[in-house]
Amino acid sequence: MRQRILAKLYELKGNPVSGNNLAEELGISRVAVWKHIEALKQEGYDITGVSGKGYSLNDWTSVIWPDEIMKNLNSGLVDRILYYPILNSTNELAKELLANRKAQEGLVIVAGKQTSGKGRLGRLWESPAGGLWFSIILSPKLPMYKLPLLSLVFAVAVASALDEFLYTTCGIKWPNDIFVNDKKIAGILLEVSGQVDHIDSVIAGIGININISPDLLSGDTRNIATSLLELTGGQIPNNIILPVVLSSLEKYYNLFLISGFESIREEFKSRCVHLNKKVTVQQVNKQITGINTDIDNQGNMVLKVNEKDSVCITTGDVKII
Ligand code: BT5
Repeated sequence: MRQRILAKLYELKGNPVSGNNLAEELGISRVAVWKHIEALKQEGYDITGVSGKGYSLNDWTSVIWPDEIMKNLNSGLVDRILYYPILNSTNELAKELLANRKAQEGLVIVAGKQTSGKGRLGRLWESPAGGLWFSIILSPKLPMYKLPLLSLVFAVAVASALDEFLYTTCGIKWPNDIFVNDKKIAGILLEVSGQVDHIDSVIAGIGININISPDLLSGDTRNIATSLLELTGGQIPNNIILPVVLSSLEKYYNLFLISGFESIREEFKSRCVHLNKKVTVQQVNKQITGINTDIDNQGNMVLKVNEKDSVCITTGDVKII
């Protein structure tokens, strides 16, 4: 019954419905409606009840319907989708389930909002309601040294999926930040467990700013972030966007496993926002400046540091000068 109430509120796209109408339509009492609504709120759904108007689901664009997506996805990779209106971090839950042997390849975990969303190197990823925050568990048969390439592959996959909803093309800042008009719309965090010679599991955490106004983000982040809502002016539910992103991830992931990074490298380079530009790369204890002349077949950034010398960069944060 709770799911039917949720579906009814979802259909109304944030508009209110009275308790009476819900009760009549579902054949239950008004008190029962009230109890189910309270339980949904406890689960984390943002439902308001205004006397004289009724109940409305404010975060309806975040809600996804796993059964419906699975039915239409026709995927050889995605095995199960779990949706939680609120979580600390989808990557953390994926880790916990893996540790308890309750998860396997193809599990997708989606959160309506995250209270402790994580970026790389312990940075915070702001995850209010309206964004698409999810993780997928993968077990690629790859040696550990090839893992960094997956970041680049997923960046291309996410960029290509988002292009379908934009009037422009998404750029990529090496290794895996997705940019539109010099602002970040999405980020990817890969976490891995395994040995030197093989990977057990990869948790690919993907965060995309969909239906959020950058004003909702904190001061520093607000100025460097953008969202689909800001770029298009329209609200597209996550239930429509997620399958497009998952299909794209599957397409590029398979291409990479079968044909290697070489088959994706040119697309990465064509999207790379700093190729042939002067950049600085901030590493843990040093900063390197040069012209980014190439992205090589190992996924490294090639930096020409003077007339004669080039260096290969394997990690770091890039800034265009
Ligand atoms: C990333 O880190 O870009 C990886 C983000 C991955 C988030 C997903 S959401 C689902 C899954 N579960 C998680 O807990 N995480 C993953 P990094 O390159 O380190 O970028 C972090 C930096 O981006 C921060 O220091 C801010 O400057 C900026 N930032 C934070 N929140 C942002 C947002 N919503 N939009 C744009 N920029 C943001």
